[in-house]
Amino acid sequence: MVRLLPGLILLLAAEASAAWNGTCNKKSQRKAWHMMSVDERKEYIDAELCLMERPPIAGIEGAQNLWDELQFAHITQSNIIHNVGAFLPWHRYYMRVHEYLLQTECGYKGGQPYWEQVRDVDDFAGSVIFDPITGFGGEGSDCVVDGPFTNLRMHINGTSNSADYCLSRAFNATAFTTAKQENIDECFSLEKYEDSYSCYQALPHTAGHFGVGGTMYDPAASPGEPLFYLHHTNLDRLWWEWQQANLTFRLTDMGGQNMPSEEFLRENGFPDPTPGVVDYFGDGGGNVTTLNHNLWMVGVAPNVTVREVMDIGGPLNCAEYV
Ligand SMILES: *[C@@H]1O[C@H](CO)[C@@H](O)[C@H](O)[C@H]1NC(C)=O
Ligand SMILES: *[C@@H]1O[C@H](CO)[C@@H](O)[C@H](O)[C@H]1NC(C)=O
Ligand SMILES: *[C@@H]1O[C@H](CO)[C@@H](O)[C@H](O)[C@H]1NC(C)=O
Ligand SMILES: *[C@@H]1O[C@H](CO)[C@@H](O)[C@H](O)[C@H]1NC(C)=O
Ligand SMILES: *[C@@H]1O[C@H](CO)[C@@H](O)[C@H](O)[C@H]1NC(C)=O
Ligand SMILES: *[C@@H]1O[C@H](CO)[C@@H](O)[C@H](O)[C@H]1NC(C)=O
Ligand SMILES: [Cu+2]
Repeated sequence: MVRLLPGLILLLAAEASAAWNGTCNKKSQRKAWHMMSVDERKEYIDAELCLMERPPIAGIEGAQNLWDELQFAHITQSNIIHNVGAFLPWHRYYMRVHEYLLQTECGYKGGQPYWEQVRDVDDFAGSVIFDPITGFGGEGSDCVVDGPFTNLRMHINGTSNSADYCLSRAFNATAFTTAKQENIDECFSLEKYEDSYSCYQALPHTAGHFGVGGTMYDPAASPGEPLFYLHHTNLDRLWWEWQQANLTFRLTDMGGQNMPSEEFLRENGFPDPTPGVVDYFGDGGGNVTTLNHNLWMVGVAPNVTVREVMDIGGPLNCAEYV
């Protein structure tokens, strides 16, 4: 946590776009990738490449850079942040931390872009997002063969802290069709958080993971794929749209189970959560996620509560979707 201070100082000095948990004067503008100029896209990709070269800050075993550490936060908690109420809040905070690191470690001035996937349902492989010059590059079931991330290597996976693998992708346009508008509408129409989150998780969420395939298909290591952040920021935007439809209630509407079902754990090859992990959740030991639930980032960023991330325009996120 102390390690965050140099970043904070840098932030104040550079007057980057958003403060960390202070007065939110200037919100980060989160734009759709499809709507960004070629220059804006380049600024984002360059910042991402920079982050992959930054030294570790949290002392994670096996991590060779900050990218590995950020990915580890997801890997090590994959069995307690999916199929649970904290699914959307945890990933919202994860998007904020990634955006903040781009801004403070790499001088990025923009907000975290999102991948508006509904635009690509009819022509998945033809998406501008896979452009090798202005985008993230295309497929490669062994290693991606074009674009800016052909040399990306990761060093931690779901079972080892001394792995060494490249970014891979294996498109499945059929699986991507669950990103369609009808599915978004269905999730949007659900009244309670615990119903809507599991709908968003099962439908638009799986589209990005199963559609891109490869590293993105790995339920633990998927944040090694740079597209993960645009995908989950889009999901976060969908949640925010749902919240905005009844903001008075939905700024504080939390719920859902704290522990995934046995079936979900087996399906994804996740280990059983360690006994006693609920004691750290902060919900009072039960199996229901509350606003007091603790969100952990393995020391890359401070712990926060679900309550602190509920408002996308609040001091911690200080962002808006445009
Ligand atoms: C992780 O990497 C190790 C070492 O390369 C490998 O043996 C193992 O199969 C990998 N695990 C996963 C889940 O990919
Ligand atoms: C692609 O996705 C569809 C729908 O989810 C699935 O039935 C099919 O097996 C997948 N294809 C491959 C090659 O994995
Ligand atoms: C907002 O949600 C509450 C609680 O579910 C409900 O009672 C209320 O009618 C909703 N308001 C609108 C405008 O939908
Ligand atoms: C928590 O609730 C879910 C859904 O009812 C259930 O599948 C899971 O087994 C429960 N876990 C615990 C530890 O009670
Ligand atoms: C942050 O959360 C983790 C996981 O729940 C916990 O182990 C750690 O002690 C917490 N750190 C602080 C400073 O509260
Ligand atoms: C953010 O600020 C609030 C209000 O001062 C404080 O309660 C909270 O602990 C802070 N959170 C973080 C992550 O710094
Ligand atoms: Cu995830």
